[in-house]
Amino acid sequence: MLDGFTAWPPEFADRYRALGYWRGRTLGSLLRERALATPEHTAVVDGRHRWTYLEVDDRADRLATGLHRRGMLALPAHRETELVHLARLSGARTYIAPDVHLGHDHRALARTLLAEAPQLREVLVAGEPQEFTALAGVDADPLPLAGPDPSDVALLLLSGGTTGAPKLIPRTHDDYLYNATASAQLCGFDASTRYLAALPVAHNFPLACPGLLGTLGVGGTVVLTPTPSPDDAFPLIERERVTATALVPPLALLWLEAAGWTRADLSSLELLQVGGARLKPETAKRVGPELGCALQQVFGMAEGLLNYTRPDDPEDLLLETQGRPLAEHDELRIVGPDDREVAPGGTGELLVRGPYTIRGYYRAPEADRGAFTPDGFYRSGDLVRRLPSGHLVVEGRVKDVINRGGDKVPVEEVENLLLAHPAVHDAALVGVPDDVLGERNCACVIAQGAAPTRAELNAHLTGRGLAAFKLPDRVVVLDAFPRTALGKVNRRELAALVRESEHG
Ligand code: OOB
Repeated sequence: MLDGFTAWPPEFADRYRALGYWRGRTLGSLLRERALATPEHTAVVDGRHRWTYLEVDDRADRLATGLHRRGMLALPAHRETELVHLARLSGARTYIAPDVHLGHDHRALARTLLAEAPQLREVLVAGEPQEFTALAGVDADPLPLAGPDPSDVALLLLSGGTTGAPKLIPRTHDDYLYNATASAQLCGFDASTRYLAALPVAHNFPLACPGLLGTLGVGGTVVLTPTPSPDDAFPLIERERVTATALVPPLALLWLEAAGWTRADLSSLELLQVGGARLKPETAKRVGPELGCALQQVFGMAEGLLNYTRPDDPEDLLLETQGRPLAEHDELRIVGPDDREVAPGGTGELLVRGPYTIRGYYRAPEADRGAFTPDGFYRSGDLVRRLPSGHLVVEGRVKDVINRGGDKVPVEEVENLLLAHPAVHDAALVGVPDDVLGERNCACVIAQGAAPTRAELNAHLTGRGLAAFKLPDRVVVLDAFPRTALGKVNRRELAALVRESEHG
């Protein structure tokens, strides 16, 4: 058992087993079963390369035997700041990366990581390894390795992060297998499903909602694309007759625009899932007529809880809500600032407990005290309203995170780095509304001497290894910040000030 992992209390674990949520199987068994059932069926398509179930299963076994230990998961957009933190926190021994991805050399990044995270021993590179080890060469005759315990941690996902740097989310085989397979069932996935993994597969949504794992679990085919842009994705949809995919709202908008002029045949597409940030009803309405497929709204979180609209939901619920919980035994509470439940239909913070929602972050006891109630409910930080049907409408957020088109920007992390700039006396990052992204990053700065420009600040942040999606889209220099009675920066007023300055 991994230390630093908060398991479910025994009475809950017993209950989830008795109710059939946890089946005592590992994620690896998902693949193995399909490899036995349909060995010659195509499991994964990557460029021109097609892998059967037998080949993927065999390669996984050889790699596993060669590796012994798993590495770490990060998003391709993450840079030195995030990765050094994650490498130290996870205690990862191995870092697996591409050689060059979308113009960024990940081997240079690996050098920094090796220097800054002492427990890291090895870097495996997919492609040209330079001084590192080629991933393709990690291969050994499969040994009957002792399988992991299904109640143990299978992988560490990343939190959008509410304070400071991202936190690690321990997901067990039992809970994540349920997450993927129940989602696949809800979405009607089967062996004829061809799922396009358009979003980065280290993210919960394309990984297991139902995503890659859900598709492989029912014997379907996963199609990989280098980027989610219509230029890359549309030809693949046509060539591979893709039936389902998942996008964040800004990408859905981009696809809708591109569908107007594309020559690609998108008629195979049956389902478009959209989630990660609030989808506007105006955009939702266009999906059916303009892309010729069904829309599903997904309101999920790496910490667990998933809400889906159902295929047979009436149109107003499909277009205007973010769905309802996946599991019958997801326990939801919608509470006011006093932590008491609001009246039915009222808006409050969503708290959740259930068979696939974590009870604590990985090695972060301090963060846990704020993020979980004493009786084990996760505080999502999302403000929601529940309709009589059980469907949720996401109304906003109580936590300090900017949702930039699905990318979660941890405000405090960026502010701390801004404060390190010599021309910055004080800094606050606020979200301002944006038609395409939903929200954009605006850095409010009180200067020390000559006011810094956005270019200077962004060069400073990039130099510190911050991911591009966290950089301020706008910088506003002020003499003072509005503050609360307690002296904290009043973010709501600050955001209003910025909005006024945009229109004035
Ligand atoms: C997904 O997961 P995370 O962990 O990157 O972010 C979770 C947060 C939620 O707490 C909420 O604030 C926001 O992202 N969110 C939405 C949303 N879906 C997620 N806000 C409004 N409408 C939605 N449909 O983002 C995620 C995980 C699994 C499936 C889908 C999304």
